[in-house]
Amino acid sequence: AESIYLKDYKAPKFTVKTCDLVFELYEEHTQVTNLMSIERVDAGAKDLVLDSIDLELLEIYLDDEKLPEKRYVIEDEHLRVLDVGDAFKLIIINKIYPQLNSELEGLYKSGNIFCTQNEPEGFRRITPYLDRPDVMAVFKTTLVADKERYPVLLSNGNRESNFKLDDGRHGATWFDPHPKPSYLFALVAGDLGVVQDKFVTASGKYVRLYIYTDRGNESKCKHAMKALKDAMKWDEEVYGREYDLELYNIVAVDSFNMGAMENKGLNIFNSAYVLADEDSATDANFMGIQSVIAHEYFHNWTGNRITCRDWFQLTLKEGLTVFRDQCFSADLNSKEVQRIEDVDALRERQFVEDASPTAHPIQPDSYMAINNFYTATVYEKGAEVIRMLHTLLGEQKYRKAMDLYFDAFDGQAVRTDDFLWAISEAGGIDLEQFKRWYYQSGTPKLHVDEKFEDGKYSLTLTQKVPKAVDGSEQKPYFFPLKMALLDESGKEIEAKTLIVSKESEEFTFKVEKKPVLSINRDFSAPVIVEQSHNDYAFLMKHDTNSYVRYESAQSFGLQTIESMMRGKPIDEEFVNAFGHILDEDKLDHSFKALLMELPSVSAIMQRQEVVDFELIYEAKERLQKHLALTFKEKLLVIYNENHTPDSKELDALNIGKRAIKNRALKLLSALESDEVIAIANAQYNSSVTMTDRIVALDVLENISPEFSTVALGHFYKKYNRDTLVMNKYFSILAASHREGTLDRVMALQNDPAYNELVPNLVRSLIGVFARNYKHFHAKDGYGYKFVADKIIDIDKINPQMASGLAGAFKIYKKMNKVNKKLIKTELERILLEPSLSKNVYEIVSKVLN
Ligand code: B3K
Ligand code: ZN
Repeated sequence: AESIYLKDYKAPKFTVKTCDLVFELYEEHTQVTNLMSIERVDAGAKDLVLDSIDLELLEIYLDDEKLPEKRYVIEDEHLRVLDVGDAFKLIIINKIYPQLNSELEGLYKSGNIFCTQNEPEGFRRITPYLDRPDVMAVFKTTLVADKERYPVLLSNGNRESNFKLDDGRHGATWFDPHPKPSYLFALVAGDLGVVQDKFVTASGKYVRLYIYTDRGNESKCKHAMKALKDAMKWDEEVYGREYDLELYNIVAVDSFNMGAMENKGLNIFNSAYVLADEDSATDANFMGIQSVIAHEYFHNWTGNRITCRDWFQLTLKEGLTVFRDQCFSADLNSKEVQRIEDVDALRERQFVEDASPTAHPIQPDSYMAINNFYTATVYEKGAEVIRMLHTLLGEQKYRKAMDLYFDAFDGQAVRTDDFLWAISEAGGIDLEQFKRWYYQSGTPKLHVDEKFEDGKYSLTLTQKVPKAVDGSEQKPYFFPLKMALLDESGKEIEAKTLIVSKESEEFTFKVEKKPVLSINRDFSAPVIVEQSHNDYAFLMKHDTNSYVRYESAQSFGLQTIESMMRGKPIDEEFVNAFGHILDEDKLDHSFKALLMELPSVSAIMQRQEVVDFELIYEAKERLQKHLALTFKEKLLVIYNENHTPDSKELDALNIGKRAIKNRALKLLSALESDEVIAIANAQYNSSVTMTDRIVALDVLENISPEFSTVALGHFYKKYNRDTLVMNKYFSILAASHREGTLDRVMALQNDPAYNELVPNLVRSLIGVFARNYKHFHAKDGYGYKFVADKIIDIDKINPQMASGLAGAFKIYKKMNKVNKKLIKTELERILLEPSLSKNVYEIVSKVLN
């Protein structure tokens, strides 16, 4: 496979002004008629080269004349039309086979629904086109299909007309007045149920809102609809951005490679991010829906109105839109909990990526398969970079800068540099050094040294910037560092945002007594803080910054587990601090539940030079058991006070109660006692929410084979027709720490509810297993072998899914000798596959390197 480089970018030689499409949808194939008006942009260009993959060409007309075969060449992934004029009309008629499309890119079928996924390069699998984001055209789309099977026909923009044909077929024409790149094109045809609502914009425009789903699921769309209206309002209030079409359509489909897609006026969603009710969805599912609905809506301005010049600029729209959806969720729910969860998610996935040979800057400079670059780095680290800009400018200037960005670039395909120009211009700030965040990779460490002498407190900050993947040196970053100095009661003596820009620098403060340092408050910069001295026990009790409180609890937990791993006894100071948290009853429940969380296995693993999972989980389990024993009574009180099995309200109080009592239950489960089994069993049987049931099942599965068989059997019987719930069922079994998990996972592939063609199911069975550190990394090597086999199988069906699974091997380089050797064998075996996709090849070859 070949790499594509940002430095080789060339402006398009031709552009498409308008694109009129007619889709004739049949059961065996679809015929596409594509009429484009095209103009030459580069006077030196002679041939028109269109992107085209797996298309069966039928006819081509140039300015209404049928084009003879000698006037065009069909190349590997292109259609070359020889010697064209300055402005012309081109009609291409071609055939595709959506029913056979298991890659889920381009036009495909999800169950009985025709749908599309074109970002980044799916459109070239529908019809020959200049399939790149800097070519923007006005689209008109006509769909024709059997009326009974496909009563609903949708595309981008506004509906222009409907028509009936003889032989039971009908059609609809849609027109989208906003010029857009082909990746935002979408169509849907199916027999769908619909939920309707409306929104009146700030300037009084009336927008009709529709959510389409498989019939029977209409009642599960309420939460998504509410989230959509909340997002529309929020974007008006916070960014001054209104919606710009007469209607907004969302369609939920079961087979989808990722979460959702922001196609102009016609978002297509993985049904997991639309459908929910209390009986079938967890609190986390409800939150996920709110954030993804908002994310796709926010793309209308940051992504669609202003799009990317090329795919290297992906973070222009993704980092910014993730930042926007994080702020939205923080405003609607709890700011402190949202921030902690976002940081946690970043560290669990992005930090691991950044420490691996697949590390890349948020703006990569090369790729083999662009689909491999929809990463935690481009998205979540990208959002952190925008957040730093927001911190540097402050709310008001940031808003001015965003206004300038929208004013200057609306309707254009631009670069991250253009965005930074607007920030720098309106923010009055020089961003030359800051830009390193865009083209350097890896997570910088910030070493902190403190000194207190004669009323002077000095802080020496040293940046340790890792080398790039190719071994080249990288330079120090520019970032805002929020900090405070606290007195012995936890009161802030001084709170500041330092600007850090040098490799090493000193900051001094005048104070009377030696203060306690609270650093990187709110996680103001995505760095790893290393302190030669720390006050974790104090900070986890007293810090006024909720993020640093949480972070100190985590760091103290890490330190405790690590010393246990070195053979030391359990640090009773940590145990005391933990007890202190349990006793605090003024804390918000959700926040307290986070404070009660021990560091994840992945967090511990990231700090090891050489990773050995067995040592980690042995120590962690031992600590957990010790805490459960020590605080059994307190934990039971917390459980009982907050366990209200009949309530299913989704307000902060009830979500918080569920969070904290389930945290208590999980901790208690380390006791593996009959008492805890009975509690979990009763919770499974009596609770009315999926949140409670899932936690109970998970606890039973891990400590009581006997009870879990009964409960899971009951669960299966009740929900086996609901595929979204079955995802949870497969996940619990695949994540199980019990013996025999691999055998059960293998067998579950034959379960009638499982289907290898549906990405959600593959992710919940195979994907979850590949993150089960106990069984995936088992020293007999069978876990690795199984996942490698699946990567090879699934690559033939859906390369994007396969390369996603291959991500589980990203920690290869850091593994201990034994595991490393086992992984190596499997990865080399994958590389020997004759028709391996470039998606899997890119990940596996980089990991091995
Ligand atoms: N823009 C899409 C992601 C497309 C991924 C293609 N493999 C969804 C989103 O980020 O909102
Ligand atoms: Zn996005």
